[in-house]
Amino acid sequence: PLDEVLNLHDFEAVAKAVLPAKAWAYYSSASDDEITIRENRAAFQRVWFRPRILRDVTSVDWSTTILGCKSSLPVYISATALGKLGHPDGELNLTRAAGKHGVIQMIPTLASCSFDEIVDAAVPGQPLFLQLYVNRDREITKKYVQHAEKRGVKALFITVDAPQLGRREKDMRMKFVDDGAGAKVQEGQKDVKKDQGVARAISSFIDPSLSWKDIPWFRSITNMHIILKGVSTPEDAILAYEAGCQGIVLSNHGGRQLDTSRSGLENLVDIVAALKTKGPWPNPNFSVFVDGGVRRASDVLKAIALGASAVGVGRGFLYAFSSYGQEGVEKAIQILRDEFEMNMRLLGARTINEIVPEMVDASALRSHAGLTPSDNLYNSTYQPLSLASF
Ligand code: HOC
Repeated sequence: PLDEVLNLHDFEAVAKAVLPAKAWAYYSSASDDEITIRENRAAFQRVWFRPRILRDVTSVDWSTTILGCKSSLPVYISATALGKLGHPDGELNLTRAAGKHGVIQMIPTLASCSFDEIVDAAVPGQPLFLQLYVNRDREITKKYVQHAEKRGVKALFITVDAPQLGRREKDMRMKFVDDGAGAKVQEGQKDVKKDQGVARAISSFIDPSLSWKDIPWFRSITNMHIILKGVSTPEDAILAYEAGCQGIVLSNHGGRQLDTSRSGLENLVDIVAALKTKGPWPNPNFSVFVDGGVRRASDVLKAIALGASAVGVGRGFLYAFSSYGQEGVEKAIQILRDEFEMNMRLLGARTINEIVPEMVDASALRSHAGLTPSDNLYNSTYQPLSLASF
């Protein structure tokens, strides 16, 4: 029963027990040996708090602003595909719970519900972001993006870590049956392979030719904030900044793409150091987000201390609605809220702005790789590629 769920891990256990094998395989799978998905979680456990005391934490406030939109949590709901594999109401579970509790949802291109159904389920003024897979037919993408902007979407998160599908072997062992859950296959979908899992069946429209040269084109078709989702290096963070993007998500696609990629949390340290050389910090015009393996408010606080503006949670909410529908998502939000309240008090931070780098000890974050904290991988001998070379 829902009242026995105490944390976001519990939702995962329930989802595993209740979901059909195909859905569980698609949602939970990661690429190759699934090393990165484990590392995403493990990285948080290598950062330790340095709590401050005697700070009158009678009242604490964990609300924030994400890309100009008010958010009751320093967390947004990250895009995950095919919500109806988990629950008949699919992504609407997220939209309704997010609207009720002031949380921002990132609508996935590969949602089971249509884009308009999702926007229609939002309450007036509810901020929404859009995750974008770029279609081989750019006219389709242009129409989609401009329609989203017209319908009030505030930011475009372009997925850049998936020019090709990673090998998710757990998922590949399942046959794709189009039973309606994955019905919103994008226009332009060709050559649908039905015998190698869900992901392969839904992804053939995605354009692998996407390059830095396309960023000005996106700028020319929309005034929404443009965020690149799936950045892993300081070099690319700087290219994104110089290309005029408004932010990046340090993400490895939940461990589903290039296995043995480092976690977003670990990359955050070098990326923030690199961005500091380019402008003010925090930079009001350039946000850094992190996702991957986030299950606790304490994970989020660590990422914020290390420089993230906010953090994306994908599977955590996906498993919540797969288990209990909208109620599950609301409970997940409540759990995070309670954890923020407690952890911020114990940490000695009354507001998100009071969470500073000195509140964490990240010296063990990279110790497993034989690096010391002072070994910044973004070093002076590296000459970042200029945009012109693409
Ligand atoms: C090459 C494109 O994001 C997932 C989704 C959809 C995958 C598309 C990959 O399963 O991770």
